Amino acid sequence: GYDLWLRYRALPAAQKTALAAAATGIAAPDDTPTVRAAAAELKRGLAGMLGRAPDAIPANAKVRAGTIVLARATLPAGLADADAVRRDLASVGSEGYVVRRTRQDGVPVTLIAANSDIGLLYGSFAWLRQLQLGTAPDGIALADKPALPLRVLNHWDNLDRTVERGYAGESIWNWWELPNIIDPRYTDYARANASLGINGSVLNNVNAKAEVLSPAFIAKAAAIANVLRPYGIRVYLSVRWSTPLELKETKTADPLDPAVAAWWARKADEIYRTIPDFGGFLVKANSEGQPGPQDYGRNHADGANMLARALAPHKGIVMWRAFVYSPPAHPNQVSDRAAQAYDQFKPLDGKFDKNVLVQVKNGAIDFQPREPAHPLFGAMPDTPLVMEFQVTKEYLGFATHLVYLGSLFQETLRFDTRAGNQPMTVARVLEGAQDGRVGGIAGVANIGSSRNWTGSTFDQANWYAYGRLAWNPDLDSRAIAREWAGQTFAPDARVVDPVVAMMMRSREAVVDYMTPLGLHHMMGTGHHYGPAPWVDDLARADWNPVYYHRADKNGIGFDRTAKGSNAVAQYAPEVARRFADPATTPPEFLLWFHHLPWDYRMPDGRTLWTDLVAHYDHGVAEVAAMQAEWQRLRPFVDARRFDDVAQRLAQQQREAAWWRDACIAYFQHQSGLPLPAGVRAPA
Ligand code: GCW
Repeated sequence: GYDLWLRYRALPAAQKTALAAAATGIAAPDDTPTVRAAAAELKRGLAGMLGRAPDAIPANAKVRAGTIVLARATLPAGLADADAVRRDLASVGSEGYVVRRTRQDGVPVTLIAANSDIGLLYGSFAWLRQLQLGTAPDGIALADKPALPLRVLNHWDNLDRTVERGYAGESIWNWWELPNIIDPRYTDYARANASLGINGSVLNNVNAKAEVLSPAFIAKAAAIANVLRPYGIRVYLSVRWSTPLELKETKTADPLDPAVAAWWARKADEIYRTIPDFGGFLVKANSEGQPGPQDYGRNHADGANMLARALAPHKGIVMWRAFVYSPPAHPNQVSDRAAQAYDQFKPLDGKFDKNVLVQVKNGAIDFQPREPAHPLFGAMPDTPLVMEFQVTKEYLGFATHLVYLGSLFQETLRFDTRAGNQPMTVARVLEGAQDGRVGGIAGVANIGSSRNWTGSTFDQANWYAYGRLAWNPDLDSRAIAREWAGQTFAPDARVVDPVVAMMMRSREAVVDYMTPLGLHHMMGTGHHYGPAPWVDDLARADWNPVYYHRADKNGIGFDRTAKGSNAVAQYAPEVARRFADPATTPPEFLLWFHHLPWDYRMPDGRTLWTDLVAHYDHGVAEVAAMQAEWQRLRPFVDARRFDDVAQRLAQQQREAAWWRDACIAYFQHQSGLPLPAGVRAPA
């Protein structure tokens, strides 16, 4: 599993012959580390697929038939359709690429052209992807560019190499040995990310330690940056608000204190001396015990802008997280947590400096198996927003359960916020369609030092899908699954079809056996793994599952309408109207927005209680179906990966039943209703 989707396995004989004729040599400007990385990847990929790497064609030599020509900005003389290529190049921007079969000096060549070095690397990876999927070289014609300028991974990696919510072993960053010992794995990490177009990496946990800004750690980060740089990946750091105070270099961390601002400006200068292309800071402030500007009576904009001014002279940015929930005045008088980020950030719209982006978590509660899109999307027209997805599966069965997140990401990106009473998906908001403020996308990484990087084979697909959607949020999650399966296993319909079928049903399955019909936050305290809908004794009321499902003998669900917390009013009027009425609320969000009696009639005529039980049952049945599908793949998958996946699916089967049985038993205890006779799975 180490090779991820960059396996470059030998092609079948007929395809090999066609590719051999189309890959006789590489003509590339040998002048920058990025172009050299592109040429090296082409050689590696072709050596794997063909059994022989193409030679390098020296700069002034004549191209021969089958040359792969890498052209940056200026096209080579003698190119057959130079005008068409120029037109394409004009539309792919500074990171895009054009790939096509054409002729140079009368002989057939493959042209990979771009306006920049990184475009050449991305184009090379795109071409290799098509080849791995079995596309004939003659049939490949690509012109593409990323939709968002900021496509980053957030590592929640601690400086002691533990990883918060990480299920794939220790951190890949070997902080002990850096900066002088460089694990070759860092280069493979960069290759995998560049193959998707990921262009930023926040190296450390948002629950940050002051030490990360000490000279020793800056040097370690610089060593990583040196490896990632040729692959177009900038390094960022998560910073702790109180750093200067904790290092005893200032007397306060008040953002309006000039000594504090001066400290951060000096720190930024120091960082940029060693990492000239440093990306900037990610900040979790005044959230879950992390210090922040509110400790000094200042708001989030005061804090973010102070840091932004330290970074601005170096063109650095601040990604300021909106994942906040206010401490309650009294433990039992909490307001709806789902509404708190909006309440704090909406009034600050337009108050942030230009180089601040507000990073909004996918889901106003917390990365649940399903949440409606966060109401801040569409509500902050004067602030660029970053979508924060969780690629690691904190609430979705860790690396044990097979859950393909492409479907989850797609659902959120396509959520129509109706901002301005017009179609305005979350993806369009990120792209700046609302008011020209272009944001970005961040994924909490699922990467660790485990041999297969992500703890399980299928979790590699979540890294892959995140990266592909970061490049183009409109891609179809099923098409992405097909790409991944073709490269990871084999581009053979007998493999791809069943693998993709498993992936595509997996997200709905986990929703069904964990938190169907809009239920949320019912996971065990702390670890967030198994079921615990009964927990009611935690320090804060809004940490307790009972606070969210509110099940008793009369009904179940969280009322977020005007009769309840009225969080629904945070959505644009059209969306708010739809969610305010149970009859027009999509069933998958029903209990997110409504508290309903157990005998509430669902659209299919069954009672809510019967339907709820049926969903739990269906989730378990879906895992059984996934297991059966996998068994049929035995002849096509190597024994090692086959057995590993099979064991995980068997465990998922047991745990899906555990979730169902625990939740139904608990809710039955609350409702006092008999188990519905002969419940059938929902259609
Ligand atoms: O989902 C919760 C996690 C915490 C995490 C926090 C956050 C990094 O349980 O582990 O802390 O969110 O996103 O800040």
